[in-house]
Amino acid sequence: MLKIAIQKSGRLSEDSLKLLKDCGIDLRNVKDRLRTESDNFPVEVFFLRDDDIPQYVEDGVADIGFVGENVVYEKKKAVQVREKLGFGKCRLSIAVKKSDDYSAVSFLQGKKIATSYPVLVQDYLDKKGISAEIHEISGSVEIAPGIGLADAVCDLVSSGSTLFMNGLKEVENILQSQAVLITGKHLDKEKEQILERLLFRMQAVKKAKNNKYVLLNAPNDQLQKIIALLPGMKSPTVLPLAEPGWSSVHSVIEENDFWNIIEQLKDNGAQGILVVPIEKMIV
Ligand code: PRT
Ligand code: ZN
Repeated sequence: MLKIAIQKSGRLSEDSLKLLKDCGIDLRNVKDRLRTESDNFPVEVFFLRDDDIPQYVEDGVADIGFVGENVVYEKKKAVQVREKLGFGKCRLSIAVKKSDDYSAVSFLQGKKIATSYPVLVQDYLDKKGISAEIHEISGSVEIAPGIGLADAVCDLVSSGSTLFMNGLKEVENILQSQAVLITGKHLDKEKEQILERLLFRMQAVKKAKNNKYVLLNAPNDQLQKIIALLPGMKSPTVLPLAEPGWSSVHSVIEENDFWNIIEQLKDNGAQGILVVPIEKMIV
């Protein structure tokens, strides 16, 4: 049995549960959010506060955890990042008042910085050779400059609207973060094997998300050019259409190249282009 720690309630909870579900793992009594098991995969899931997850994994109370990189690096526990999970993306940034004349990090010399991430902020300041006073606060960091508690803040940012609404501007980026899978120092053979199976499934889910299945009709005289645009997993599938002189072409393309390739396909005479999501992809 592999013990997994995930966030009980917060920004990572739903995505963590969805990832397990997408991996085909059914969980009992998810609503209770305490502890649960699966009937079809050897895992046990603990629901915890995100800040506590690295400690539980270090202690071996949980074998693996899903948690933000920001928490992992702040807590500095003996855990390893095994896989990036692709959700919970944000950045840890320093922000100052919009009206401040900020041109370089030296602005922060001797200033007060409010943050929930004192370790990461101190590391950053040391690296830059700046000495500043760090005020650790656990929430609503963004109001600190407005009430005269600090000159600057260091907090997580995703859209930037919280900073904007509090009259702040982002000036230094300390860390890019997303949810990751962490493991403790040592897993026994049985647990390591379960983890390998889980990682295999996660990679299939992630690959599927980054790729689309494309079906299109192509005039036979343009077929070579169209095939050249579509690499496919091995090579595209080509089937004759009932209408003479036309073929149906099936392939897989990456999300990043998507619009670029679709435009070129159209320019080369492709018609009736269908784009279908892929549920799982094993290469
Ligand atoms: O109760 P528990 O301790 O488990 O939860 P929590 O309140 O400490 O954490 P939670 O649920 O807020 O966040 C969990 C994790 O989500 C964080 O550790 C990050 O890894 C990740 N994450 C991703 C974020 C954000 N995006 C985010 N935008 N965590 C917090 N924020 C906050 C930020 O602190 C600020 O208040 O959202 C605000 C900024 O958002 P924008 O969109 O206005 O820029
Ligand atoms: Zn927390």
